[in-house]
Amino acid sequence: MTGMINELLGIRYPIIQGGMAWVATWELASAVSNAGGLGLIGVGGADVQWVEQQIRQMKVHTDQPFGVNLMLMNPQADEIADLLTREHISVITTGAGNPGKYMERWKENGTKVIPVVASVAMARMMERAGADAVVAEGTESGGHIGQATTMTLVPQVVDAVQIPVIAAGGIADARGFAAALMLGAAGVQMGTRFVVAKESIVHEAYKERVIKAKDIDSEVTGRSTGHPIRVLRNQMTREYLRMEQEGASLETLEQMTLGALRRAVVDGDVVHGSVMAGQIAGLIHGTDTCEEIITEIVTGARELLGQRFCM
Ligand code: TUI
Repeated sequence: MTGMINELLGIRYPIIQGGMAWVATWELASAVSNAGGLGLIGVGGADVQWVEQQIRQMKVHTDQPFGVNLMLMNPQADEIADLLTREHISVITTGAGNPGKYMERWKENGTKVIPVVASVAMARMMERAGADAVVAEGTESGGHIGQATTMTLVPQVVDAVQIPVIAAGGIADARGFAAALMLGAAGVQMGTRFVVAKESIVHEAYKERVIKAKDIDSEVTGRSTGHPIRVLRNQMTREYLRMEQEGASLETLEQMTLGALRRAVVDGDVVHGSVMAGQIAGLIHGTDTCEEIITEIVTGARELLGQRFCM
């Protein structure tokens, strides 16, 4: 497809896998890259050693381009940013903050830098700072979110910047992909659909919870803390929201969520853990390989869009 981010990134299809903490390990990321998309290692809250091992594994398991997502609230963000520079990672995406201070270093290194943004102002700032593209992430997404919806955010970002815009949030099938292109996006990033991929190492109970999810099972915790997180409703969210309403301290609330994602993803505790997923979870009914997911979306989009886009 011309004018799409696959050309910029040297990949076959303009589909990026979200850099999800605990979920986006080399197993998932290498499968996505091998299937013609862009696999990302999700740093989340992990330490430098973990990231280094993951990169090593990626290099063993794929010869295709791949990226790393640096979650900027990570306490070791500076050290990990240096590691990514040393490793000459071809694509770096960032989330939950402003990567401005790392941009020059990464760009000099030949890395394509793609910050995830949730507003037009942030997209403009990132373009000025030298970003190669941005991911415009709507509030439909799982995890840490902004306020604007994908439908409203993407065309506004497209009009505000010259660099390619990748749509994220609420996209899980060919219809969502085609719709994103109609909004002016040059590609999509998907998270939730890849959480349940066969190659994803998340606990089976987590996958089942996502597959079982209905349209209105989504909840946002932490609005009062300034770090809103979209998850699937469970006992943890009910307790959290009650305490948030009762005016619990920031420390108490942060304590509750600390380790909650790991509890769900690794231990499979979907009752007391934080089951991060996007609002599109209700559309996802089964688990497929990354290759099946990407093929289904590309083939479906070709049909939907006719021959206007030839891939
Ligand atoms: O980063 C994400 N999604 C995430 S990160 C994450 S791990 C986590 N766990 C617990 C608490 C906090 C994080 C789970 N999900 N998406 C990308 C994203 N970035 N969405 C919104 C933003 C964002 C928000 C503010 C980007 C920039 C920004 O700028 C603030 C500033 O510094 O000006």
